[in-house]
Amino acid sequence: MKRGVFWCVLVVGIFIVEAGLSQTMELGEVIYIGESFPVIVNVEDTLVVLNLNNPAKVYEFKVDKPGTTIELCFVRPCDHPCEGVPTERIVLANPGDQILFVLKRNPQKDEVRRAVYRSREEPLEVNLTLAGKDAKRYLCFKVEYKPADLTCNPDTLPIEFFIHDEGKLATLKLKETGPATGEFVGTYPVEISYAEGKFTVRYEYERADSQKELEPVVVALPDLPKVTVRVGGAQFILDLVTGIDTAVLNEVPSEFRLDGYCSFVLEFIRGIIQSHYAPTAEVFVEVREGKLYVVVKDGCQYYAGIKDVKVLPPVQLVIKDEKGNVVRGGHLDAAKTYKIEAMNGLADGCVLIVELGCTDNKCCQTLRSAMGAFIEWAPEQGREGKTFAIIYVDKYLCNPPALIVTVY
Ligand SMILES: [Ca+2]
Repeated sequence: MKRGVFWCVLVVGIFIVEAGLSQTMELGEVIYIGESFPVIVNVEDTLVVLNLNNPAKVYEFKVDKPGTTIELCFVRPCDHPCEGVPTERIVLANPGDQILFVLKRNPQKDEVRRAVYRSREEPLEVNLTLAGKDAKRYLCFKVEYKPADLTCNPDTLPIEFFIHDEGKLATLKLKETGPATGEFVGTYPVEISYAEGKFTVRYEYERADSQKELEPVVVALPDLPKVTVRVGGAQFILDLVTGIDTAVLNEVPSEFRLDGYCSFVLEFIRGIIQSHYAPTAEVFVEVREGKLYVVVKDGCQYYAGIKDVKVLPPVQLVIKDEKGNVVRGGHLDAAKTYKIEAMNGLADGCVLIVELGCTDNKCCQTLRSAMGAFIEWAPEQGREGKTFAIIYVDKYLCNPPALIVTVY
């Protein structure tokens, strides 16, 4: 036969087979467990369905009228039958089985085989939490992955993961939570601690020479330790430590004083953060190199974040006389003019002179006030023997103690 004629015959042959198939039976390419699988039979005959991996039972469906759709449902004994499919059309099958479809009158013609799959490849759901008690911690993995639910027993699902460093790969077999849930869980021991701006994580991983190793992984903020999980050909990056919401960090003022008499400010900031977590959560705050480090430990779970802050120098109030000499001792002369300066005070601050005690039934009156970091004051005649508080205040969380002076 000439080559051209040969190809022509072959192509026509394929066309006839395809055309014959579409004339007698129409069916999908893949069978999924628990999903209805319609077969359209276009001739008057009997459809025979046989599971080649379990040929003990032969399923037959009589077709009286060409164009009849026979809705089938393939399930394992542990699966729910498909909704709306009558019991006699339920065919037992396992993932990986081969199903044969033939017509009874002419079984050799138009024989079709289809493979059974557990499910459509759906996106995996991977969850990670930390659990444990006291010093013991466990990574708790939960993976939704139906294709790995192959049998009517709890199946296993191998995963591998690493924390921050791909060279520190660990493996784990997750176990299905029931006979046919498609949900797999497993735990892996881990140690996690925080100190001085760094998280230290220890877990056992496989070295290239197959030795187990526990060399710690150290992750410095603002980076947070993350767990990269590989499962079913996909990769997921999950938080081991959760970042603190920016909105929470924004509640903390970005400029404040800390030194000297201001040590309570960190406690104040800790309170702001604490209000967003359980009362039992431990909150650590510290300022390192112009950044506020916040770490929260709530049960087993860690949260962490960094905020840029400016630590302002402490303010000190001083009183100077007309010659610019610092006045000490707290006694001012009613006849002189003084300049009261808030050293390191700011333009948006406020200096106040408050008269202590009561005069003419008015108590604790503000005698004078000025925006900024200084005020000039000539104690008025008639104020002799009175005591005054000189105060500097601004919004930067910590202000100096008041100066108390007596005019004579
Ligand atoms: Ca299973």
